[in-house]
Amino acid sequence: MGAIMNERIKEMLSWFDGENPGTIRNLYRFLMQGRLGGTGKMVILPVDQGFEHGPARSFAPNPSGYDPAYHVKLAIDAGLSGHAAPLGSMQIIAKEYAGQIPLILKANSHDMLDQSSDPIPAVTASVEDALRLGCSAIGFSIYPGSINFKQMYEEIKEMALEAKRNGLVVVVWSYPRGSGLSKKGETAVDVVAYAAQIAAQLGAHLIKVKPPSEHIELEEAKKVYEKYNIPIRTLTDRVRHVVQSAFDGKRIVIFSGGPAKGKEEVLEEIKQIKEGGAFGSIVGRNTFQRQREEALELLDEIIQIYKR
Ligand code: FBP
Repeated sequence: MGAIMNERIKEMLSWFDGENPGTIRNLYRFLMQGRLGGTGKMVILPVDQGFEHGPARSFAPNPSGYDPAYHVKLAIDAGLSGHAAPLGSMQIIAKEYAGQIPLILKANSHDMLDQSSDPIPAVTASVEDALRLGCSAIGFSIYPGSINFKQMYEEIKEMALEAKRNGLVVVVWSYPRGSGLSKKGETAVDVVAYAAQIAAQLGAHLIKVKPPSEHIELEEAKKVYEKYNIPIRTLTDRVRHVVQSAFDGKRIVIFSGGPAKGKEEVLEEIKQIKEGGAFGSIVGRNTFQRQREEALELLDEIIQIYKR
């Protein structure tokens, strides 16, 4: 792979020197895939919302999405960097689309039938499943701020070790929630930055967080943000701070899309995220809830933003 590897990709892979060659090879796949291949940026299509939010809430706006094959095809046709899905969907698509796009097997899941304030996702797939299905990565959600954080951190410790032993990439969805935080606090800039740091310390290669708001949740943190005048006024400032919080930009931090919104709003948000030094976006509902042609156009514009 040396001959065609550019300096930026070489630099990014050097951040993971401690990993085995299989993991590096799989990271390289994400970095070289699709229309952003070789740029050091990535756009991923995650489709676990059927499980996480429920089928109608996820797919009624565009019923083609009830079929898992619809999504992987959308990701391939749009020239994306990867596609994430839970086990059941992966089993449907893995054979037909083998080798066409790097796949992330979502290895734990939570559903909305559990309304508790401190949810714990169940481990719903294994490293063995990921290997058998030809996936490049496992994906795992943690909920910092939950009273159950210990269980999730210990689970990812075990699974990440096994994934790395087997040459897979580890992607952590670091989503603060639970009784330790206010609702506003889930996306507070100090909390999102903290969540990125925790995921990095847990050994994630790719870290997925939500775009941070200007709110600061923790009193002790607030004093420090004020004392050192950490810029957090614009989304760009806040993204820069979150990326810095994950080993000074030496972990691949990507930002999620959130509930469906207008095209201009999505694009404006992504411009600011890119400006802040994000490595990319992982956008689900804002793409697959649109009709296919519209989704392809939006993804094309998102890719162009990251290419600039
Ligand atoms: P979206 O772009 O649809 O927000 O997808 C990103 C994602 O991380 C999904 O993988 C996950 O199902 C969802 O967000 C979780 O969203 P929430 O935390 O709002 O339940």
